[in-house]
Amino acid sequence: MRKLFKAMRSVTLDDIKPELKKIERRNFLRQGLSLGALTMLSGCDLSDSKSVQSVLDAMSHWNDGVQAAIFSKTTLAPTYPASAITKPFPFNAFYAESRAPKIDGATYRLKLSGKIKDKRPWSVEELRKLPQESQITRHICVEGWSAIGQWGGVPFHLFLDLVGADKTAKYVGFKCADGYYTSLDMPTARHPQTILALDYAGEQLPVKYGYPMKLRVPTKLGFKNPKHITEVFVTNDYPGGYWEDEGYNWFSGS
Ligand SMILES: Nc1nc2c(c(=O)[nH]1)N[C@H]1C(S)=C(S)[C@@H](COP(=O)(O)O)O[C@H]1N2
Ligand SMILES: [Mo]
Repeated sequence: MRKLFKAMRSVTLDDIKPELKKIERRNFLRQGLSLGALTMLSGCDLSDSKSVQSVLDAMSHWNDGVQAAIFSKTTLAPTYPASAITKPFPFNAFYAESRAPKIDGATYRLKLSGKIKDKRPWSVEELRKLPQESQITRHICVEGWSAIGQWGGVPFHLFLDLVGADKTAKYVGFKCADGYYTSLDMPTARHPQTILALDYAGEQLPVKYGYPMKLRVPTKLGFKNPKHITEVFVTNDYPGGYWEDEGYNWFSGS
């Protein structure tokens, strides 16, 4: 942890003032410190919840402009070997695990709306026929824990292209079966590691982790990874989110 604070202290506002003048506020929101970069910079083990909390506290106090001046938004999140997977992977939601929505996969259809050309709804079976990718990444929750898991599914940029989502639009929003909702900036939605996940650890996504699908976004904090998605929409109107509307930073990632 010391290293992180030192690194942060060594960059003063004076150092980046010329940068700050150049960059508009909107760009601050688009770019930022990637969670991967944060892991490397902090040099501490984020599996320990005390370290996670201090890194998150430090991050929230750290000027967005400093982040924008130093890091690129194209940074990839680190990936891990299977031996690093956290078992059991934690459950988290704004309610207890027993209350997670039980969706019928046979009748389920993913709705599409907004600035998307082909709004035909998708069944789980149809989504499974699309190219699938699997990745082992770290999930970091603002509540002070992190865990490594393996998610598999459709690279989301492929899906967005397939349905003709307007790439020039600002946001991709998500509505969930439990009333949860969140949104991402278009570059993050199209990030190569963002996956419409149908599997966890090589098996169909269990109810607790978001059946029939969650968006896995390893470059963002946990609350920007919606589970039990029922609708995806593309828009230029800021959609906010369940925690974002309570004051959590909307960007929360790289
Ligand atoms: N639909 C839905 N998605 C959600 C949440 C939720 O309450 N409902 N909680 C978020 C938060 S804060 C976290 S940390 C992760 C937890 O995912 P997990 O249960 O797979 O660990 O889901 C995110 N996505
Ligand atoms: Mo979270």
